[in-house]
Amino acid sequence: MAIEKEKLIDMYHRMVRIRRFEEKVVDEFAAGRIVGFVHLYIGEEAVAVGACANLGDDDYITSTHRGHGHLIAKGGKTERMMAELFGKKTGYCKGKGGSMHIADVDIGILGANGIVGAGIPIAAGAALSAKLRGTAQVAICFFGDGASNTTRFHEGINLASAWKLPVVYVCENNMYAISVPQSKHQNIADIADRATAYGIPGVVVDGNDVIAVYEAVGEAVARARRGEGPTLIECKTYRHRGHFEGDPTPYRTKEEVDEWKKKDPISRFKGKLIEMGVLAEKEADEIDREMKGEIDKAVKFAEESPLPEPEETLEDVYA
Ligand SMILES: Cc1ncc(C[n+]2csc(CCOP(=O)(O)OP(=O)(O)O)c2C)c(N)n1
Ligand SMILES: [Mg+2]
Repeated sequence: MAIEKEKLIDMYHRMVRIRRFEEKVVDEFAAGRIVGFVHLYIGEEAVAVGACANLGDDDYITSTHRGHGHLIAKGGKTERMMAELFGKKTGYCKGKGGSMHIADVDIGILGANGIVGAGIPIAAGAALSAKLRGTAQVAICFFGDGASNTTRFHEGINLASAWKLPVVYVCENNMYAISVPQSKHQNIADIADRATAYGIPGVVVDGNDVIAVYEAVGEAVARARRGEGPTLIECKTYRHRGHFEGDPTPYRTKEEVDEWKKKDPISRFKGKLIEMGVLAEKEADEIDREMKGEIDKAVKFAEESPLPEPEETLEDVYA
């Protein structure tokens, strides 16, 4: 099925927005203006954008410690995200959560999460709520190859499949869990094969091809909305930067990184859109300028926002 031009351009916008946001985070983190840990998503943008392009505002996502891309793809506001990273009162968590706790429940973003695999049962819970309320809402759950080895993976997907819950499990296989390559933490090549254990479809997708992700997740979302239960989609991708900002990455070679940079999801998509006659080089430059401008504004907003007051320290804190 042909994808409308507006949709394709919107997807391109979102991918560039994520990239420009995170490139700015690299600089601001290095300058010591961002507090706490940041795990960047650069190189994996096609997964979040391709998947979320199938959702409406009332659908849900659960995210991870590497969450900026998911949040932006689902419609999160870059100003409030940047303010959160700067520890400011105008941030999504009033400056008290940081990168790994950003949520925007009004648009179905149930939260980034510092606990590996924790989004897997949360997505099942959100989907159970949708099912009990009789809505057509779907939950997309993003998680990594490392997370697919946790107990949460088994418990969450098992229950979601037993109860035919409307969830799409999107595994971002970026080939590493911190410094451990997939070949050393699993004895299988394709995580999607694990779907067999739960009696659900398992699909492998080129995670650097946004259209392939969009289509595979689209089928899974339709299946979920029909009440046929979850799907496990494995997107093969790669993070260009270290596990966290500051990670010296002694565990991988420059050749490996360069090989993956050649498969960069944004330049690939841009090339494809130009080839399809949907985008001109000049329009792509314009989108880039627009996104850079938006992110500069987000930084300015963060800089000019106040810090939280000391007496707010224990407000909104649950544990
Ligand atoms: C329950 C739990 N165990 C361990 C950690 C430490 N930890 C943080 S990220 C990570 C690896 C996650 O790898 P993966 O799921 O592949 O995600 P990626 O970082 O590659 O996106 C680990 C073990 C944690 N945060 N939570
Ligand atoms: Mg990983």
